[in-house]
Amino acid sequence: MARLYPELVAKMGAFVEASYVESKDWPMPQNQANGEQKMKSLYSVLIVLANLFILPAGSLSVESRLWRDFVKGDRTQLPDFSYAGYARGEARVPDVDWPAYNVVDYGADPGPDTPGSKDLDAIKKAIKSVPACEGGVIFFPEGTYDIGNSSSQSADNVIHYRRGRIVWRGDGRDKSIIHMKKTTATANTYTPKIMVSVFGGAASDENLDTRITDITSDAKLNDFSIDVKSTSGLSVNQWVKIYMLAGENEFYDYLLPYSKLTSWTTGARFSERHQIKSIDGNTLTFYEPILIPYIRHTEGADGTKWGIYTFRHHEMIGFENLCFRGNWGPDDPYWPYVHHDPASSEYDDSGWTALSINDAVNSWVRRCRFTNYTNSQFIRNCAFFSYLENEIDQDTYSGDNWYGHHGIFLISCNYCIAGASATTAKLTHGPTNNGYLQGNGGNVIWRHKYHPSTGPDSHSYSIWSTLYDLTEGGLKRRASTGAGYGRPNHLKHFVLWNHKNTDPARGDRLSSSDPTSEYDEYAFWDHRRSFYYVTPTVVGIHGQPVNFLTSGIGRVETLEYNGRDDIRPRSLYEAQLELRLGYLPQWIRELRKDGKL
Ligand SMILES: [Ca+2]
Repeated sequence: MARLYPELVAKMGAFVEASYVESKDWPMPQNQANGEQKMKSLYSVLIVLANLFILPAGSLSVESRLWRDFVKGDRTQLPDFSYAGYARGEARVPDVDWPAYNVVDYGADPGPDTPGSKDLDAIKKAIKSVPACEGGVIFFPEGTYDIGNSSSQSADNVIHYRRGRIVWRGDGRDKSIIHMKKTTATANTYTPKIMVSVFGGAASDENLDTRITDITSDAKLNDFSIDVKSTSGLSVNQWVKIYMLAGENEFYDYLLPYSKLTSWTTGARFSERHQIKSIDGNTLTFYEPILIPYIRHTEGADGTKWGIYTFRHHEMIGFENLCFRGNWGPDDPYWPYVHHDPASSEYDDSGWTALSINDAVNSWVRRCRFTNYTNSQFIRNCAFFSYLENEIDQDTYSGDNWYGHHGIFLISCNYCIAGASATTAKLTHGPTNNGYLQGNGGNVIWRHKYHPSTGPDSHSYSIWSTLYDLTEGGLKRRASTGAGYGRPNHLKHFVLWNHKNTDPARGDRLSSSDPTSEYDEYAFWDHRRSFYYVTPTVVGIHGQPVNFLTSGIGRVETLEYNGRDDIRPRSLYEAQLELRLGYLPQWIRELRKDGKL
């Protein structure tokens, strides 16, 4: 546009530039993009001219300064979140055409209330029938598959396997129901008893990855390359982890401008999964940028200095078009739900958990429903995972009590996207990022609606570079927790982008006698609430008003356009993806076309 209309650009400056970016947001087929772009650019100029004469200045939408800087090449302020999701967001989750293993053919009864382990055994048999190294679709025709008939804690009563290239597919989330009538969890057992678990590792569940080599150069946000001591054991296209586990007193500068509390004993821990694109001498270049705020290779305790580790994983683990139905609610002996209820220990928190997916790359949960769970699913140690078009709800309770613990739940993940989804159940935590054991960073919560009485949950133990993008829900700080020793809640680059605050109460008081309504002074570093975020970025927040601090303790690093709902780009993830690829990927255009965005 600047080439076509230099005189207009000179006169109208940012308004024209803003319209240009907006025109790029319009979905259009790739092959028409160039031709249509010129027409739409011209159209944008006319619209801007019309707006200048007809509308008051305040009604013109504006472009984020941070975004303008990013487009100009500044990579210091915003992580490039566009790599999140299946195939780095570049391709739609595939409708795999692998051989189907219909569970009914293996003995399952699609009728309701099938007794015993008939349905459970059939599913296990179908999974076992998929040859190793081949892909298989475990197909659930319309019906109800009763896999939770026993409360006995025997491993026989749950489904647990270690392999990729298995996709569970139903006829639709209103038609194919995976029914968990009972839970194998009991009070006073910390370990959740999960109905269906998929692991990538071969032996144990956790932390079996081993060190390959040391990192020998520094890196900063959005760098693609890093030097290593030796490239022996490394190859192009290999998946690895950048890893560092600091001693408990080593937080270095990650907390600046703040400092550590003595009660925080976990220390910083970073695990970021990458795929090697090229190896040149001792330099590794990855397909995706490093989103750890910075790497200073000399730091870290002996034996835990920054290194490259193996990443044991599986690919193509999918769950789609299914309803996972639990039975949590007033009929349960431990009802009502109480967060960390001392009377039942962890039962209230995770006693009803449908699904756990671990160590997966390029995998997904989509078009599923999780009904009547305290904790619908774990997504743990995963990367490039898409959790899309899902619903988390309940139909066993109509009152206003809290219902459960977690909905969207990413643990120690990188480059995952969870969104185009809704959580209507009233859960303690809003969409969760949790750094437990390995740290968590580079993830995106996108276009997700959740309950006004909760808030984004950055659940401590080292979390960095997180985007909440076009999300809608409350901002209660009590929703963001984790163990006290694992604080802070979030390190650098927590980005809240065009979030709509739907909490009408304004208050999240410490107690009934606390005179301070939370949103009258929303500090992101607040000892009274044990709430610690290192200088986040907030752009275009709207809905119920929020007064963020912009100086002093608890300040926002950058606050743009508080109270406006027309800041462009609307979605940072989509804009970054379009900027990188030169077009908006088909899968997002399809969601728009279907009216789902
Ligand atoms: Ca059945």
